[in-house]
Amino acid sequence: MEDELLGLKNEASTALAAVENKSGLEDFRVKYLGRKGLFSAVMRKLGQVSKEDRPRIGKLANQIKKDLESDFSAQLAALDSQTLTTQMTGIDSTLPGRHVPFGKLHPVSQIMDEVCGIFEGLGFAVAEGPDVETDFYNFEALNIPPHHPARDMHDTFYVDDKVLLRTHTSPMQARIMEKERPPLRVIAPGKVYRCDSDITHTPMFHQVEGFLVDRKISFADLKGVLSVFVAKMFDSKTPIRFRPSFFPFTEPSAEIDIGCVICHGKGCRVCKHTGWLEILGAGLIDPEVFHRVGYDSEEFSGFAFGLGIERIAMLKYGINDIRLYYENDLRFLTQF
Ligand code: 2NM
Repeated sequence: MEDELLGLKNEASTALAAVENKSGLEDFRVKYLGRKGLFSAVMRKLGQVSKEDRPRIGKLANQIKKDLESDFSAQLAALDSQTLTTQMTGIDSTLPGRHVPFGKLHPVSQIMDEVCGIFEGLGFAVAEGPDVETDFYNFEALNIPPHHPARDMHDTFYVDDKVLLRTHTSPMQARIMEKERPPLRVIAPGKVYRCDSDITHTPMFHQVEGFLVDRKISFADLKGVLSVFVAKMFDSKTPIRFRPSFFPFTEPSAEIDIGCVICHGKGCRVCKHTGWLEILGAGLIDPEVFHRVGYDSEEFSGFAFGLGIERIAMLKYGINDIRLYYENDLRFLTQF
């Protein structure tokens, strides 16, 4: 009798824990606690128990019944409060959650963060400026006067004859030099615009340009900073070379190549069989730029550099068409 009672208690507790809704709870009540239920059936057999055992068994039976009834009430209250929440909020908290896929950063944003992080680690501050610029900051302050042939290279979108979409982020640097005095170490990341579109050009793309001005800054400082950048961005063993070039705002100027990250110098389609990839433009800031922002070029010198984010990401990930970045096809974007 005692074993039967304890067995029933265990069975009922398990059944109660598995109840999920009010109709299940009612089934439970009828089956275990009802007048014709299993518990009553056991109780009816109490008469067969010997006189000396009856008080003890009777007490146990009453205790078990009381426990089951109070567990039943607690379960009823829990289901009631769930129902109330559902009615009040319209949200059924017992439903399984809906799967929400995580978004992630666009590959261009990822590379942008990585590039800025490297230069910040070298002590450069980050400055952002307007996308809509004046002809003065975009060109004149940077030693590109009206009708200068370099303006042709920029395929500028004009708003009117004095206002334009910036073709590079260096106008920000002209603004900073105009306002502040050296020593300065600043990078300017952001969107730039050029009227050009093919597999390596989009009319909007992202640049990071940087500059450093102080006393006695030489080309060796430029080489040091850019070598550290390449080692951190690619691989510490990536070869690097400086080729003479021309920019109106730097003298001397150079373009910087790295050993092809695809074929490691053997020659492939990506490096057009040269073994090298161009990744940066740079140089020592032209004294003429310093004069335009009111610095004494005898006292101060500095270097500047610029790079295209989409291009770096194409080389790093082996992407062959720049337009893929802006078609918003998730099959492409989720690969990075
Ligand atoms: C480049 C290449 C060379 C550059 C120059 C300046 C400034 F404002 F300091 F003069 N900012 N960025 C620069 C120099 C940018 O991009 C290919």
